[in-house]
Amino acid sequence: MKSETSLAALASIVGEAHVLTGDAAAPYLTDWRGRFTGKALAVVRPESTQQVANVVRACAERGNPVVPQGGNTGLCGGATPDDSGSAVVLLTSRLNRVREIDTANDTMTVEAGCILQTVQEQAQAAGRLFPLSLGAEGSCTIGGNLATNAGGTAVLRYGNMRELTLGLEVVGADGRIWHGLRGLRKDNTGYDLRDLYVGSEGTLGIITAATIKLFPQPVARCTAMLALPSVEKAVALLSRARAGFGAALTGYELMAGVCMRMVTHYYPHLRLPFEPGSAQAPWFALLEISDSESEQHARDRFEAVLGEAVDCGEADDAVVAESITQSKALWHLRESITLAEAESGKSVKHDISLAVSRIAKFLAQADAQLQQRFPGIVNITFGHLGDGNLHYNVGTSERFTGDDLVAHQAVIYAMVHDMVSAMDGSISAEHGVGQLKVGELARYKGAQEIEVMTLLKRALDPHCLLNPGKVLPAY
Ligand code: FAD
Ligand code: 2HG
Ligand code: ZN
Repeated sequence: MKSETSLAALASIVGEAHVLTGDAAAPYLTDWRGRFTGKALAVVRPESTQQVANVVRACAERGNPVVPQGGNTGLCGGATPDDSGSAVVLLTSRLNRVREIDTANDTMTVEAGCILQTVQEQAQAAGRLFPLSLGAEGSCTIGGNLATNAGGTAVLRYGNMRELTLGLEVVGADGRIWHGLRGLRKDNTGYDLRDLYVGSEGTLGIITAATIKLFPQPVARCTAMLALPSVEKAVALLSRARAGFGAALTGYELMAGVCMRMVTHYYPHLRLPFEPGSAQAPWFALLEISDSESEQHARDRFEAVLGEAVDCGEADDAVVAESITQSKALWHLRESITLAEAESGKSVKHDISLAVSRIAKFLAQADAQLQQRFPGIVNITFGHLGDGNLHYNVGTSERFTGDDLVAHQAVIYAMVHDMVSAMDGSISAEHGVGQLKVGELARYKGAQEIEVMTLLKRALDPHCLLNPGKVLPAY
């Protein structure tokens, strides 16, 4: 079938202005990190679920794969097509309506292309909280969050995207629409399709809308950054914070000193709020609590627990934000690590999770083994300690250059992931598999799990037209 025929079919569904080719399509063919670039027959922008269904059907009839793309902020190349040039990239940007906010049910029904930050703002305007929060929230979409089962900085209290989702609307590989937009907190009517689609990275269906959970707005929030002497103390402080704050603890982030110094080096207008001694600490933690009583109640609790932590040597220093502006500045330091890491040159990312009790042992072992094998390699370790999820990234120095990193990337992956696997951890905690980790998944997941996943994929997408080569090898 000639490509012109496919283009004409697509144009008749979404309108010619929404079928992008050539230079207009180029921005959508490279991933956020610039690691993967593909080719596509076209990039299309449907504006309704019915148009998505019609695009998928037209592609299925002509054998064109469909690669869904939201904000293109994914870190595993999941939204980038291969280089065959036969795929159609389906942009969800025009599926951007908030269909309903039901405050009595504490739910909101939004289309897949809604930007996460817009959803948070709309929830707030209705007097509610939608708690998913991540550095890319200004550009990532709800569809991308669902497809990757995104995590972020509030999982500790509210769970990841799967736990925040009650219902879905999905277009399957044959173009049929599954109307599963239920706002039910209990529904045991057989296998849970919703949970199958969440986290499937566009390989089983195209999510067009979701019904998500809302929560009460906290009355007060307190944020603090602490300078810590070691990871062991960070873990001890986490236990103290859990016991002291209970469900009020909404965030506990850990950052190596290297990360914070990288941020202030590349963004000199950002400052670490510590005296020079503490600013050189090996580790920092960012804690946040949300209180349902009052500002004073939150502050009293916060200062009591953090004071104990400093008194018993779990923290060397603590800075409590005095205002929302200061709180945002602390979060900005944390959220800038990914950008500073990108400025610093090449890096290898490991998005791992472990039982919190094993984190310190893992870091001691992994740091030592990597340094011994690759002297000069730089650890850029940070992440969501409260969830046992670390971004155990590694970067370069004068002694271990970008070329060294590229040459040894496979060995570095294997060393780190072998250690994670030996400690019963996961090699992809929140970013997904995409095309980056297809080989790694096959290596660590186990034959039985891969077999069941392959059976599911073949059942739902027999011709491998939905995001082929992502999560599992293409067939
Ligand atoms: P895209 O990148 O467009 O797509 C991601 C995957 O989802 C692809 O496989 C794509 O095919 C699929 N997809 C997209 N839309 C749909 C749809 N409607 N239906 C089916 N499949 C679809 N992630 C975290 O979990 N936690 C973090 O803290 C975090 N912080 C980040 C910070 C920065 C600075 C950056 C750049 C990224 C960060 N990420 C984080 C990763 C990324 O933002 C998330 O994975 C996000 O959920 C991706 O959303 P997106 O709309 O950009 O998806
Ligand atoms: C974060 O927690 C994101 O900031 C990005 O998940 C992690 O850059 C990374 O490796
Ligand atoms: Zn993260």
